[in-house]
Amino acid sequence: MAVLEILEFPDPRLRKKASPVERVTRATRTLIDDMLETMYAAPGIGLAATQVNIHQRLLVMDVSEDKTAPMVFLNPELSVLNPELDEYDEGCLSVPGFYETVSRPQKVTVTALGRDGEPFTCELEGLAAVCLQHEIDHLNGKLFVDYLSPLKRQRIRRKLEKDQRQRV
Ligand code: QAP
Ligand code: CO
Repeated sequence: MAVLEILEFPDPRLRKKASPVERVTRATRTLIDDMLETMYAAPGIGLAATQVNIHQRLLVMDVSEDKTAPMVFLNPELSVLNPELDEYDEGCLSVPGFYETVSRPQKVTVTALGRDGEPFTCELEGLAAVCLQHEIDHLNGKLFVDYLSPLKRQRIRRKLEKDQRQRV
């Protein structure tokens, strides 16, 4: 297993739209394991393949208290069950150090393939619903900062660009 490098805003590769996973192979499962390891090491509660520069529709998350409930979604398809919006303070491993309030539908259903390529459907609400929608956005090249005002987004971009310059 390996900890992968996470792309950071405003890296243009975070804007690519991911393609469906065609076949679930050993390479897919290695990628899933590496993404889980990367997410737990961060530590984070969700990670989309886009964030590690793999442009396939695959995401992992674990919103459990004790971090023992990894969830894997390949080719996730979302439908909104309760369109009432809920606010949540979101962060992102690709936007380190920033948390901002975002509104999203409260309750969703997702159909996806699991780690073994088996289709499943589940209903999510609360933090799990927020996290899933945030991660699916990544697969479409969208970031939580896109929901903020242009001014806030620009402040975040400038600060991260400065941090990134100082790191090299
Ligand atoms: C998405 O984000 C999420 O800024 C997952 O310095 C987050 O795991 C969905 C993290 C919150 C809903 C609510 C962020 C770690 C982790 C940081 C994450 C940081 C270190 C973010
Ligand atoms: Co994110």
